[in-house]
Amino acid sequence: MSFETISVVGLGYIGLPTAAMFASRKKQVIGVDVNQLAVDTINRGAIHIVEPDLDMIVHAAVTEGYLKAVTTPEPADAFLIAVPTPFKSCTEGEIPEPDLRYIEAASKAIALVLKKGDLVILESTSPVGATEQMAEWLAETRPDLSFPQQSGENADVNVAHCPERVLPGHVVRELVENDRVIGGMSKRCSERSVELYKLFVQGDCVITNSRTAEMAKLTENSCRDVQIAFANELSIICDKLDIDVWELISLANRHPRINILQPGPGVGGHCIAVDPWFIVSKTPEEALLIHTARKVNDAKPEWVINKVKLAVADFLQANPTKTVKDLTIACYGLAFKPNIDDLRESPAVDILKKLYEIHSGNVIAIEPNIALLPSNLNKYELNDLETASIKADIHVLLVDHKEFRLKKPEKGVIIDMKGIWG
Ligand code: SAJ
Repeated sequence: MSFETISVVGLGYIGLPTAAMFASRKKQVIGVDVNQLAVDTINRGAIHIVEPDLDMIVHAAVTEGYLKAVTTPEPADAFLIAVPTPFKSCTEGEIPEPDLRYIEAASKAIALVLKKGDLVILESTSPVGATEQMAEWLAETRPDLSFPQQSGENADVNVAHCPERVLPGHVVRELVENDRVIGGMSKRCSERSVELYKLFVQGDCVITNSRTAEMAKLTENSCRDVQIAFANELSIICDKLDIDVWELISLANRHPRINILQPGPGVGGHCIAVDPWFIVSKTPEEALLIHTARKVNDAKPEWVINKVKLAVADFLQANPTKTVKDLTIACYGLAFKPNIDDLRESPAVDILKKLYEIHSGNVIAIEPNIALLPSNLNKYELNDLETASIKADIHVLLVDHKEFRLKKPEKGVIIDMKGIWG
């Protein structure tokens, strides 16, 4: 059976570009999202996120009639679920547990419109076993259809896990070029998933089972987290030993088998700071290194705040006529990484909030990728680069956005967490 109509549930940073890719291959695509504002924006041919080149593709797909967005699922031949998988809230020191409530809601909603021959793919990053759990939710809602856990190769509905692996900021290119891990609950589920992705994926589609596919995704992000933790730990060691960590890393990386990543103010985003916990929470006794890396990276923002506190003390000592009230701290960059507008799990935002509390509001932010801060952050003052570099006494560089590379503040104390201002 070919895929004429494809539905993507969750029109965020992964779901919307994926939907747009299928639409660009002239398939009828129905995007589903609970966010009415996102749905309305997409139906106008615009986008509600920042991702290079995506606006053009969505605009073309909507105006040519291949992509529409709705809030309630409609029948389709294939469904891709790309909803968030956060973790449940927990107290400090506790291991966070994954929260599958959005996958549960999405799978129960699409179950109502499933028919024999459909394919359901979970794309959301998930703990091992989540795809089997999703298939259970589908089966509970639709006892009239058979699923792979009951009927294997002969199931009415095929189910697979195909984790997304694209890098925010390069999504359009990576969606097409990256290899895909395809974890079907049966051989047939995998083969049909490959057929679907091959509509636009030029990379290899490599088949495995759903549990290995889930673990592959978690492994990739945990590997990166561990490597960043190494860089962050090095930066703290170097600071104590009065060594320039950026120079050190560039020297060490001249070794043919060494490739150390870059330190920063901590690890942000909805993936690398989250996914390793999905392994730690399942296997806490075994995942010692992965757990420690999480703790090292999570502790980095506090270290940055302490650096700022020391700089404030030094500044006041050097300027005895001034008090804390006369001093302005500028935080450069709020996004979780360079050249995007994504504030999710951003260590820079945590640092801004803490500094604002400590310095009773004499803290300003510069974020060239955002015109207006979201409502939960609207008490913070957003300044342009020019104003901040004149106004602030302490400049804290948190994100290496391209705009900051072009302009280093001429006066004041510099605390550079990304090594671009020298
Ligand atoms: N970071 C550093 N130092 C570095 C590299 C990154 O501190 O040398 C920080 C960034 O500033 C950011 C965080 O790590 O705060 C994560 O950034 P990232 O660029 O490493 O990764 P993400 O979260 O944008 O995307 C990752 C990617 N995974 C891997 O590279 C293994 C991407 O391919 C995944 O698709 C994505 O997670 C995801 O959705 O899971």
